[in-house]
Amino acid sequence: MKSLRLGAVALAIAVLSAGAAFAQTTMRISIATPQNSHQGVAIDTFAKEVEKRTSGRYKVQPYYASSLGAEREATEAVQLGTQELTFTSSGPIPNFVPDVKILDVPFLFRDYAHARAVLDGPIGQELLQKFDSKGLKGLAWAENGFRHMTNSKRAVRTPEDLKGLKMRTMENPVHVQAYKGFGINTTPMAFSELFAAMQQGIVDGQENPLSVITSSKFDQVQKHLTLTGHVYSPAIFLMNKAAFDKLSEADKKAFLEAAKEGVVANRARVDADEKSAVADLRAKGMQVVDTIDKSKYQAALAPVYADFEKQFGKANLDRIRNAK
Ligand code: EAX
Repeated sequence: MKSLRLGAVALAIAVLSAGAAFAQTTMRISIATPQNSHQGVAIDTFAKEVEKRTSGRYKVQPYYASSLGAEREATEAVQLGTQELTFTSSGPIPNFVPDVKILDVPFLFRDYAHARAVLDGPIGQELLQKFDSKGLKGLAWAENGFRHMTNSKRAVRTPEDLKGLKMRTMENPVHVQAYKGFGINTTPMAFSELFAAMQQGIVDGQENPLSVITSSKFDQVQKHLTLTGHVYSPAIFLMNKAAFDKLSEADKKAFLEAAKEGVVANRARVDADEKSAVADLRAKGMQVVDTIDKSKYQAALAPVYADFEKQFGKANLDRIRNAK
């Protein structure tokens, strides 16, 4: 009889400990672009790395193509804690962390190497700290890419060709101010509404990195592309601050390292897209103006730049411009 009781106790312990071993917390992460994109590969890599590095204690469920809401809504949900994570462009971020606006200033970054060095260096890391007091944990800076202009009306060869075009912009005050400086008729709009707005002619055009233009198939609703590269668009892995703070020290490290792995995959896909996208888009019928005189676009923005120097401080802008 006694051995029976002992056997039952041993079985109960085995079942309970097995149950404990499989206690798994599922978190959600969202992006604006489709899974087959620079953002999709970022969060898929992140999800795989979190599960591996926490030995399955945490599972991250990815949601693509704005399926959990547009970037601003997703960031609000992460701030409130109704969603644990998101990966977003810096577009809507000034509404949550105003200090980040400086990164959206046109023609601030020389090239990808410069932008990545700034974001991974002291300036970028200082800005990540600014998220903490807003209920958000910036796990790592990632990348959306250098933005280019598309429209369905006419080829854009000089800044004058932009005048009067009705262009969708991100819900970002720096972008709106800059594009008005080009004489563009600006329509701030969530990315999730953009394809339909172009299809219905509600807007003539938009601006986005090649990785977004290709993965979202904008060639289907846009005829003209000009490689203006007028602004660098960062992206960021964001987590609800309270959810991050609740993690053990080891799991905090796991999430931070998983985000870094996601950034490596994200930037590699941007590099690949930058090599192949123009030829792909031309093959799909887009007319591409691939050589422009950037100094003309910068000159057109001179009045707006004077205001940006007042807003952000010339020294702060120069610190970014001159970073190696
Ligand atoms: O993050 O809103 C935008 O144009 C963004 O670049 C897009 O959501 C990808």
